[in-house]
Amino acid sequence: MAATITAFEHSPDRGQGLARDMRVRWAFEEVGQPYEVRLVSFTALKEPAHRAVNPFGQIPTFEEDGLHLFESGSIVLHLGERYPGLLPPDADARARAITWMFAAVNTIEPPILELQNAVLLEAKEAWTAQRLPAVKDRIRKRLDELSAYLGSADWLDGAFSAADLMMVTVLRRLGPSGLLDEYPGIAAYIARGEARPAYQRAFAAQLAVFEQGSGG
Ligand SMILES: N[C@@H](CCC(=O)N[C@@H](CS)C(=O)NCC(=O)O)C(=O)O
Repeated sequence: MAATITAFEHSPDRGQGLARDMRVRWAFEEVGQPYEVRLVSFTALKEPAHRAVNPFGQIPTFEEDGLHLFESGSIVLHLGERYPGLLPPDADARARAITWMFAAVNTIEPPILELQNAVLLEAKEAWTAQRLPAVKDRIRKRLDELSAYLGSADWLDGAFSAADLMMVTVLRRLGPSGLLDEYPGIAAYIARGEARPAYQRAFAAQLAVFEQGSGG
């Protein structure tokens, strides 16, 4: 039986592919493996049955043959280790790719999440307007550093890998902020990821959930 992942029944991004199941869907498509999707409501996320798989009550999760995983990065790493197509066979190159996967979620994503929380959850707080410039500058610092590292390279470390999959999906969350307009090199890097057939299949699959749910 194919592995089963979880995704939002009603994604707040209205089909833009920003929810983290997109990372896992894309990984499945890159390695050419089938997967099933169990859609979960916001209520069900917080119920014991779901928390038994993810104690934090979030998507995505992964279940296959009794193995239960959560954390998008861990699931992508698991698929990369299990099937060819996401991690380089050379041990050193693989270690570097995993390093960049961590950089995506642990160095680049945190300031992006800070901005999202400020805009989506704290917009009405009196201090948000004062705080926003500093939050945006923390993102710019990381984007400056990432741009300098990437230079004119297509991908982070040689060929496309799970590192790029994670980095592109993290960076895409900046779309609504307009900050990517300041970084044409990073915007082009994201576009290269989005142009991959595996990305497009994954994007179409998550968009179909939104369109079915909205009667579209
Ligand atoms: N670090 C986790 C974050 C998971 C996460 O934040 N999931 C969001 C959707 S993208 C979620 O389930 N939000 C609903 C909630 O937290 O109640 C991962 O990468 O999987």
